[in-house]
Amino acid sequence: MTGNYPLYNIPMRYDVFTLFPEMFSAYLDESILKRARQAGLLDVRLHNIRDYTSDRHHTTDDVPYGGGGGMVMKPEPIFAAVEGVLGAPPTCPVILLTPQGRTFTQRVAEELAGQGQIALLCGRYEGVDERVVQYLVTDEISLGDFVLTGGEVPAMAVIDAVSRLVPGVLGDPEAAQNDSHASGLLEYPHFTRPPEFRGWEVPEVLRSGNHAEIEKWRREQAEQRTRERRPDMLDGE
Ligand code: 4G1
Repeated sequence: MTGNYPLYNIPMRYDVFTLFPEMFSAYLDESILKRARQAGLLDVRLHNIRDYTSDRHHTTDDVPYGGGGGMVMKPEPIFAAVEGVLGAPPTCPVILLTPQGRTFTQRVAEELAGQGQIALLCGRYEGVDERVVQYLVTDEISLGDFVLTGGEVPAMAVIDAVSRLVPGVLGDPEAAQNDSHASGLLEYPHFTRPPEFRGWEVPEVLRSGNHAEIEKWRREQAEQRTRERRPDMLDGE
């Protein structure tokens, strides 16, 4: 069959809603993501929630009802931003990065890559007004159990993990498959030159040129490390 190739690929689109869009620039301008954006594979749009305030002081937060410390992100600027950009109601997943979400895993990254377009909402302070969660957010995702100052780093982790699953983002089409999570095991140990550094030698088998032996050694190392460090990866799914 001839001439039946696409003229262009539809990029993976991200709309990021944050009070700190500048935090993303350096990360997105790094080698792989930069190249993928330039190649039209990724379309990352940053939106400053503060631009969607309508009061004189551009207020994005307020004190919590019921008292207690800290501040809460007001609902109006968040609804105005997300609905202004994506329409009401949005047709793509609106994902809040929050410690209360389901844990982000490679499985979740694959699911999101399949969506083609996602919105990422980054909390600050104590978090967002619960009406945002109830009536705007469609999905809540957590990077893990630790305390952060905001959802921006988790959002960048999601963009990174999802983007490398978009065909063409990694040069080698096998590279995305080749990582530990695709195989369900941790990685085997890696070595590069020199063959001896401070008296520490690269394992002989890796220098032998015997590819069957090398493959066997790597599989054993990966299995042993997974058994010792992450037995949960072996018994779950
Ligand atoms: C209670 C961690 C609060 C944090 C319990 C992972 C953490 C977003 C994430 C917090 C955040 C625990 C994440 C906490 C996150 C509002 C703004 C929430 C920052 C905020 C375990 C602060 N994955 N944390 N609260 O860190 O947004 O996505």
